[in-house]
Amino acid sequence: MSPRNDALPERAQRPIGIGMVGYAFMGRAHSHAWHTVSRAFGDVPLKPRLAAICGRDPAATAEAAGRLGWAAVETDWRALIERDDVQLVDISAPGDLHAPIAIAALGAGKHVLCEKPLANTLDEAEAMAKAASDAYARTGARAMVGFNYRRVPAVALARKYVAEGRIGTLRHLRAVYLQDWLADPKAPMTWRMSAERAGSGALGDLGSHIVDLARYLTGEEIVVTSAALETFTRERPYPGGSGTGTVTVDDSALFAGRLSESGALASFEATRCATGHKNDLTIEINGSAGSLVFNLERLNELALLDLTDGGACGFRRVLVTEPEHPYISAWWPPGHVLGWEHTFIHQARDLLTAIADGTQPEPSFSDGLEAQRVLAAVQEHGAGTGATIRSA
Ligand code: SOE
Repeated sequence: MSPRNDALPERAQRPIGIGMVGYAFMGRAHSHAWHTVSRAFGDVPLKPRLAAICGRDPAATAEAAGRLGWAAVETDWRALIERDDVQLVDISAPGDLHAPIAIAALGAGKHVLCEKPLANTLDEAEAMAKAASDAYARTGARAMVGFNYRRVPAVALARKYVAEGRIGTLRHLRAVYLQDWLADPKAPMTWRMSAERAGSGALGDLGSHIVDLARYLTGEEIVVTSAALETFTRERPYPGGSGTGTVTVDDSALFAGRLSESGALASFEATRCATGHKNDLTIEINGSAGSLVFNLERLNELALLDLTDGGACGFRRVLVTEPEHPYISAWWPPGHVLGWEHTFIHQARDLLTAIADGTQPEPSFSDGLEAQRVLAAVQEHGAGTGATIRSA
């Protein structure tokens, strides 16, 4: 194993106390990132101290604290926010907790990292964006949304290529996020299938990622013109065989529109029922001078077609592992590939750097709000369809 690239400037690292709400899948990914970030990136000015983890079940939270390396346990998020050793609150909890925790934490002058989508409703997202700008003006507290796929080196490189005009005028954007864990009607009912707890289903959970990526890659807003939502399995068994619960969110979402500046056509598909697809996020942009394709299951690569570069002969595979590529200088020699967990480490690095430097981390809560506007438009266009696509 090669050590971190010594060309990175070292900075004195001051401690920052992290308090995290949630300890399931995302809690694990975030814990790993908080532990790793200051070791991987010598230029990060703040060194996370994993002060306290919070969950409602005391025994399960204590077990998670031990396993994931947190110093203390809280069972009430209000107590977590009040702790003097917590300066940054990481919200890795279900969607219905995002708004109350984020608004309270910002009100207490704490920095916030909130998992995506920002909120369950547009009203909540608006209140959160306002709380973030008020808190910044009052206390300097910073807030960021966890759209971690911005931090894939290949995605960041794709953004640079688009901004440089490498693929010319944008004409099409095509984005899909396909999973299959709800293809089986016997897959158990969880909070992710409840509108009250999660806001929406595949739309918010997966669709929000591709909406954010489209905004990030193009720098444009998305104007939704049509949408369809579907719930294939409306009743699911509770885990442990205690009856069934009613699914109140979409299994799948399909929507289309245009990009606000270029007028490029944009299509999006998010589903948990694409049998055989595990975590298949693909985004493709076609322009007048070339095309770019990114696929999460091959996250170290970018396919580039550059017509000014003899690209008419076909796509070129760019292996995004060179030290000059985004984030790579902290890691291994060329060709020594990165994985999904690195996106969370890069996210932590960017947030901590922004906090220390006094700059606005991105995606901000305003970015989260813009993504939420798109989700709300999709819900409006797709409402009650089940089968029919309505147009604007
Ligand atoms: C859902 O299965 C999920 O865990 C999302 O919630 C994450 O945001 C995505 O990165 C992976 O899939």
